[in-house]
Amino acid sequence: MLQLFRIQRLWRTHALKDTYDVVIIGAGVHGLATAYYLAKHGITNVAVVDRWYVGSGASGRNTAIIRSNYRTPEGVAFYDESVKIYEHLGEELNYNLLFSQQGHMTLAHTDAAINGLRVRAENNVLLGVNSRVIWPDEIARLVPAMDMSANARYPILAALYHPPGGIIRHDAVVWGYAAAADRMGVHIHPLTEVQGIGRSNGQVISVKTTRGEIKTGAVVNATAGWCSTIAKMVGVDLPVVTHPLQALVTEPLKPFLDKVIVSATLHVYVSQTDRGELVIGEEINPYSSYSNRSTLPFLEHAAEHTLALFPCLKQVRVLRQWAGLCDMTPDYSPIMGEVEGVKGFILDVGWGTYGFKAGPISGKMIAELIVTGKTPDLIRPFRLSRFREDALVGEKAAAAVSH
Ligand code: PYC
Repeated sequence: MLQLFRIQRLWRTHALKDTYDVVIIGAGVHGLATAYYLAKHGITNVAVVDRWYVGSGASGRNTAIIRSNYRTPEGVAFYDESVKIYEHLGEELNYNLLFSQQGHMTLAHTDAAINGLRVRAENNVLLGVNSRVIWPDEIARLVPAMDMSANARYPILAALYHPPGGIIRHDAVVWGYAAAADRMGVHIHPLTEVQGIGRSNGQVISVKTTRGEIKTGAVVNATAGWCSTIAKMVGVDLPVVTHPLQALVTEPLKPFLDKVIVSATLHVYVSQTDRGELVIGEEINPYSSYSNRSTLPFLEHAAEHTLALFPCLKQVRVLRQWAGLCDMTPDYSPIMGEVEGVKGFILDVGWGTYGFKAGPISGKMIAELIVTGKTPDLIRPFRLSRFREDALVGEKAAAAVSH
């Protein structure tokens, strides 16, 4: 009888083998997606190692916003492929991901902001992404609970409306990828911290962990927060500064908001989950830190900024708040691909505040790179050497809330 109620584990526990074809550092959405797509290519002798539990880093701490309304052609094309994968991922992984393509709205409170949104809308449309600038009448129809009055503290003048954007259940994405990778033979090793990476003649040959040494010819750095630490193990300095980002969740309310609302001026984004809770985030902390603790100033600012948009929420109680780590690059775009001079070491890092939405496509592209030995065109613009070559992919204007 007891057996009936026993919950089936989603992935198995394995002894650490002494050799794997590929070792992926970081059991978040990026690392697990990479493992899954490698396994789909037939490469299953793969270990995903993490110093803590599966999904314990940025994958479990973000606000689960999916969108592709970026600013640069490179960014729009890349993130759009991720949205397309997300649209069918639940079916593919046979896991309910609660993906709600409810639409995403970036507000403009100034004329300068409207101009910025127009550029994004034009670039989006040119690349086939559904985005357009809309005006107060339509905004009021789509989001009746938002304060659209002209005497609001920050009057809303326009918005970039992106219907395919939305929210997803982020833990479910992580668990879905982990379970599918496990079914295909990938070994997932939580509580396995990487302490060093061995090299010989410029080629990666091993990974030293707290549970033993692994021989391997390919290592993927798919960490957030600790990507510079891991890169330093092979002598690579990354142009990354780590900042915490904080978020909170409120008590559940009856459904009243079916759009993701972002205000870069107010540094706030608000969405309502299927359970009715509001998920609210702010900009990155203005100082670099590795702290995962949330703060009172964050709570004060998030409440103030949310109430500037939705005064009707003033009696709502906050259930919990948390922080995660964001690795910010100078151009607010990620770093993906091989590293000159360190064969077999592959980067999937620098994901700032935009990593979760990119997990599926970056996993797919990194797997393709490993299998073919060639950098896919879609991720070539995000190579590490772009900083030296002055070929930045400037996405700061579309990074939602980081200034
Ligand atoms: O890029 O969509 C985004 C985002 C939301 C919260 C932080 N970044």
